[in-house]
Amino acid sequence: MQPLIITVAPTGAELTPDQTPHLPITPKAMGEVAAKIEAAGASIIHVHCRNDDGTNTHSVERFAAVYDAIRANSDLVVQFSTGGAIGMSPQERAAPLQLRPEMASLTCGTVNFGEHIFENSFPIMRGILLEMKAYDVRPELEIFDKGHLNNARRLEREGALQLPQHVDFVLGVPGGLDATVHNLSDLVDNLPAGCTWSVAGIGRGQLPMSLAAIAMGGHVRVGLEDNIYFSRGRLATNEELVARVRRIATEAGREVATPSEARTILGLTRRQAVATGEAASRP
Ligand code: KMH
Ligand code: ZN
Repeated sequence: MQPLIITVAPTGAELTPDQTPHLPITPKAMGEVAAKIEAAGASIIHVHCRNDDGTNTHSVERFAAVYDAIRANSDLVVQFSTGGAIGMSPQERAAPLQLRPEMASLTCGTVNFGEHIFENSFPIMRGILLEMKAYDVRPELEIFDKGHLNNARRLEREGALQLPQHVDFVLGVPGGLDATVHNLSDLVDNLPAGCTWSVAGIGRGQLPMSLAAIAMGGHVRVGLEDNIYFSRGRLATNEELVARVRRIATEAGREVATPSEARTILGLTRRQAVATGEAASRP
C-alpha cells in the first residue's frame, strides 16, 4: 500500500474560538501548527483564514501571510479552501487562488450544511475551476454526497475538469452522507478511474473513518475543522489527532507519507506558490 497521506484541516470556518482554545487563528499560530503537525506525520494542510478576532476572512493578503508562515515553518503541501465560510460569494472564495497554492479544495455540489446551504451550483464550480486552471492549482475534489461524484464526471465531460484527481470524501455533515464504512466503501467503488482518495469523518466519525481508510489503502484527513474532540468531552489539538492516526497506521504496517512523498503520490510538481505575501502586497 502507498504511504498514508495525512491531511490536516486545523481551523475551518464554522467554529468559533470559544468552542476550543486550540484553533490556530493568526499567521504565527498557523506557522506553529504547521511545524507541529508535520513533525507528527502530516503532509498536507487545508487552509482557512481568520482575522485576529477569530472572524472569517478570505482576503488575499491574509492567505498570503498565512501561506508565508506555513512555508517558513514546514514543507507541507499547502491546500487553500475555496469553500470558505457559509455565505461567502464565489468570487471571494476563489480570490486567494491568485497566490498559486499547490492545491485547493473544490466541493463538487450543493449540500445542506446543518441549518444552512453550502452552495456549489455548476456555474459556481465552473467559475472556480477556471481560476484554478488560470493559476495552475490542482483541485482536491470534496465529495459530501454520492451525487457529487456524478457532478465531477459531468464537469469532466464538459472539459471544465480534468480527471483523475485527488478526492476527499467528507462524511457526517448534517445534510450530507453519513460517516459509515458502508457509505465509504460504496463511494470508493464509484470513484472515477485513477483517482486517489482520502476521507474526512465529521465529529465522532473521524476516528472510524480514519481506521477504515488505513485498512482500505486510502488516505486520511483529520483536524479541528472536522472534529474538536480527542475523546468524549476532551478537546483535541491538531497535532495529537495526527499523532494518533500515525500510531494506528504504523501498528497496521502503513508508514505515513512525508510531504515530498505526498507530492509524488499526487503528481504535484510545484512546491512553491508563485506569489508570497511580499509579492501580493506589491501594487
Ligand atoms: N466551510 C464549509 C462551508 C472547503 O473548505 O472547501 C465548506 C468547507 C469546504 O470548508
Ligand atoms: Zn474547509
